Amino acid sequence: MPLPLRHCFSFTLLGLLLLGCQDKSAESTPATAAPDATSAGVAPPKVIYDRNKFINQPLVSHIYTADPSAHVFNGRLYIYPSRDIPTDKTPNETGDHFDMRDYHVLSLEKPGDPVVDHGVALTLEDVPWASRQLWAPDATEKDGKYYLYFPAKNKEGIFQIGVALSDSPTGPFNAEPEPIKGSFSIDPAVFKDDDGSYYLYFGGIRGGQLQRWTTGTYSDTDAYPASNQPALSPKIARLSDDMLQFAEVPRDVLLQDEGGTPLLGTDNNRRFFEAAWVHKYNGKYYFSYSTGDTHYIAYGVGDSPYGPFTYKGIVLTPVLGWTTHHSIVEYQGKWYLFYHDAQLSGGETHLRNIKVTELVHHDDGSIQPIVPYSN
Ligand code: FUB
Repeated sequence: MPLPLRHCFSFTLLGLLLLGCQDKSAESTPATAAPDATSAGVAPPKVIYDRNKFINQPLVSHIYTADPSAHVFNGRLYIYPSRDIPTDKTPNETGDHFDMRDYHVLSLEKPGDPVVDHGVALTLEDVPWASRQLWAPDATEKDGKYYLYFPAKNKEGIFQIGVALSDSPTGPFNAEPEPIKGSFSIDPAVFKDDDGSYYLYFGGIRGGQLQRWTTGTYSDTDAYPASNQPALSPKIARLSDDMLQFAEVPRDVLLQDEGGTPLLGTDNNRRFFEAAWVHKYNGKYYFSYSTGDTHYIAYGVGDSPYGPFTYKGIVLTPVLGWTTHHSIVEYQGKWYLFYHDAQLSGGETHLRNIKVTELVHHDDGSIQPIVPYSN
């Protein structure tokens, strides 16, 4: 997780589009008001982007939201996002400026309809083992109970993954007193397979600390693969019947090219960085993820929830802001991509807003790449 090295991309086409947004700002449509900024005593956004340049608008603007995990429960769409907040933490490589302290659950009847904010579902103070940084969560349902999976730093500053329970998809959620045994790193994503098994995917490099677990135990030192070595892998573990623990030791999720060769650590345009998500389409498992410093949502396809997944291409080209994080869900016969950018804050990487757009699978199973800007 990232230094906000840039608020505008250097990629030629997208860079031009965004610079276009910036240049036009003074003369055209005002941006939506940024939430929290005044009340928190934070300076207003430095750059106002032309909202017409974005193909979608923020789903909510009264709070900052990011990392949207969307699910359908009881015929309604629920979103489990991170809630970004202004902070005085200096941006750094370990992501201290992503200083989130609680979660809100959002829901909507269908894309385009008003979004309901169900209020605070879980706060840092209610998680006995956690010290800071409630990053990207996910949720699922089993036998009428709802389970919220979330990462946070423990008292030693090491990311682990916790679970919290509720009788309602909107919470409030009660956190288990300890994190999941054997859990580490960030960005849990839970997938329910057709046979009723539940799997937790997780992991993120840099600020997500995956590079500190290469020996199986935590090390204070980063260990990235050498240039000719396979990339660091995201992890998967089947969940126990009670949904509160791993039923197995987490395994590597292999991402490979069409020839079956593992993607290399230096293959920054294709290798995994963070934000794992799995959906199933026509019997195939689609593993999608952020490439981090190259800012793509990419995907691979496989025949098992464990992979391997063969790289297929791009789901979403870079958005405004350093991070990119998404979910993919089917609802009422259509597929949707939930994602975030930093439009509301004028490009502040840690002050993001969630969006939704339709996602199309072609007849051959490939996904139509989404470009989040109009030209
Ligand atoms: O929101 C904090 C972190 O930023 C998430 O855990 C990452 O996936 C990135 O979106």
